[in-house]
Amino acid sequence: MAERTLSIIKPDAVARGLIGEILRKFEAAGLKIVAAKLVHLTPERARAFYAVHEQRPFFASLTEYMSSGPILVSVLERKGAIMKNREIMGATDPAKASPGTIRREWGKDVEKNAVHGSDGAETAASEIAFFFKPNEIHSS
Ligand code: IDP
Ligand code: MG
Repeated sequence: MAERTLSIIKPDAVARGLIGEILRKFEAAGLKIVAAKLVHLTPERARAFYAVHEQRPFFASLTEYMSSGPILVSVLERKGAIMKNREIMGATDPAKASPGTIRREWGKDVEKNAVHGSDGAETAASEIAFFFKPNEIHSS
């Protein structure tokens, strides 16, 4: 059965004109884009999205960055979508990401690493609901 995951193209990647390149990677990996929109998070919304990282030392910097400009949020669907997306994203730190992955190609550093992807079934469900109403998602 098809699974869904939430993807975010982060502010610096949107600003650098990489939306098309990154969406192309998703489609090439069989990840179908079933919802998408540009969103400019307020600092409060960014802090809510990353609440799980509240105690981490990079929380203030991360949420400031994520609210610094528009992001492209999308819902991706395929069998095993969550793990497939994490695979093509690459490791959190672009310097440690495998060649050919999105973060290796376009991530600037461990914070400005081009993309976010849900890390499990529960986070995928809650992250999708954070951005999209059910009638904004278009499965075939
Ligand atoms: P992930 O995005 O690969 O799942 P997480 O550990 O969940 O990685 O961290 C969430 C986000 O926080 C990362 O994508 C990155 O933008 C930022 N981040 C993670 N670790 C660091 C760090 O050590 N310094 C600065 N930012 C970080
Ligand atoms: Mg994570």
